[in-house]
Amino acid sequence: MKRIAFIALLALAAPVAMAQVSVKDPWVRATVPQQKATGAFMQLTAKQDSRLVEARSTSAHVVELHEMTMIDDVMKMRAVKGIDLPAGKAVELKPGGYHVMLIDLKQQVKEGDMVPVTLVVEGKDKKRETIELMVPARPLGGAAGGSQHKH
Ligand SMILES: [Cu+2]
Repeated sequence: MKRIAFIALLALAAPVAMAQVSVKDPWVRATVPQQKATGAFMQLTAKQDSRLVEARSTSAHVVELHEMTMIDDVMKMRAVKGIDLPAGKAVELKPGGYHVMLIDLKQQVKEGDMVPVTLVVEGKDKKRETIELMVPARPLGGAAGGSQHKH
């Protein structure tokens, strides 16, 4: 009985701990049939200096943190180990910049689908917290990037 009460308390405490990083306007780029990868984008603001160190999703076999940069006039992207989240500063994950890359998708991501994405954020004290999101899929089109690049 004691154990159950303890778990319940932990569950109650969780939302407070998660308030460390706020997530605004998350979205995933919808895919066309046969497309095997896409990007997830959002705005992250941390209360204290921290770092996004990992992303997971049950909708893709592989999830990576990516950065797109211009190299010799060509947009290239690479996997990064983490994305710094300075205290109080909004960090944009957007097409053409940082993004969460969903690779080897289990199925097509259609407009309106809700895609589960888990973010793992590490504080300066090396403590990690996870943020569970349900991210809506938006259609293709608009600015290039995100899902456009090849892997
Ligand atoms: Cu990418």
